[in-house]
Amino acid sequence: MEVQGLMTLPRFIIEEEKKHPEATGELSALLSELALAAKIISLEVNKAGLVDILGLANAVNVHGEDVKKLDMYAHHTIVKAMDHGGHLCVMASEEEEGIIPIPAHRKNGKYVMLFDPLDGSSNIDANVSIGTIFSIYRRVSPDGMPGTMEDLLQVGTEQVVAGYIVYGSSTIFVYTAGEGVHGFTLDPAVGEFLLSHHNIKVPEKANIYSINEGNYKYWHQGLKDYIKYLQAAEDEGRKPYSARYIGSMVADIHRNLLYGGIFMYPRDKRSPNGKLRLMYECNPMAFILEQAGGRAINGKKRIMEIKPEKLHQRVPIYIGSKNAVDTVEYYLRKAEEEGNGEDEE
Ligand code: AHM
Ligand code: MG
Repeated sequence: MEVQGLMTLPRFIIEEEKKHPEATGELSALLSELALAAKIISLEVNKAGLVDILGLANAVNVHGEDVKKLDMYAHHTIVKAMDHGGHLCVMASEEEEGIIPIPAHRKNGKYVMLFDPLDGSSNIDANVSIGTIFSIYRRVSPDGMPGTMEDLLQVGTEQVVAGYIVYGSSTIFVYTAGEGVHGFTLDPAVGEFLLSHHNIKVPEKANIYSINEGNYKYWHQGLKDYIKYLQAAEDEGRKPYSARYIGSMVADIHRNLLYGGIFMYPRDKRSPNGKLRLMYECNPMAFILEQAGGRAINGKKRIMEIKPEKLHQRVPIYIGSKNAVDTVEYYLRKAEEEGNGEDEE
């Protein structure tokens, strides 16, 4: 689509849907509802330092981690914005252990949504970027009925739409519906997301690596070798990569998507499945990066081909520019062939 003039997110989605005569407009409506939730969360994030919303909510989430108040605010805002529209039949959130049904008196729609309401929440108190991540599938259970676990536990390749919202120096909504990746920046004065990044492609040449290097001593050999390779000195004929790690997956991946780089949350000797969740974090980000020309793997296979077993399942992830992911895959395989693989150690 050739973009002319001011393009708002709802107008863009409608224009995109027109390419598909069979489209019912439901997806547009669904994304507009989500954009509204994002605006409300953005407003709250921006005033987080001003109101008594910082600090712990005296609760732990299903992963045993502290839940900050703003996480819960974001969770409830999304549920409220999405459960009445008649487009979804079930939801799941990183902040809730079980499935989130659609209220009994409401219509059950044909889509399913999984989301991480506020990722990177340990950064909230420090004014550092945080984000929302979402993933939408078509239901597989019979129409009209409440959605089921089977609707939620679909393989990532079945995603219809995925995206994220970064609440940073500005608020940006990035999504893919399988036809490229597009970014919309919130104009706070107008209250609209305006197209700012059309058809994003991740640079092939990566210069940045993002990983929690504090875990070095728990890493397996292949990863240690790869990071050493990235830190090569100029006399080896290559420039070293820059290390950049915010600790907010959404912001780290967004930066690497724009500048070229690799983000990793590996498995290590303490955490055999890494930290990040397949359904809420890894699949949607993998869909975005693949659509932008990059790759996302768990070390051995494509993230989007992992068959999910449970809602809150964790997986290791290596995601970013294609060449960089190819190279880490090579180092992991090499270590395995040399008897230093992750399973051997
Ligand atoms: P959260 O969902 O509890 O916010 O945790 C996920 C976050 C990611 O955004 C980030 O990449 C990762 O945790 C950072 O973890 P660590 O502090 O172990 O490096
Ligand atoms: Mg998260």
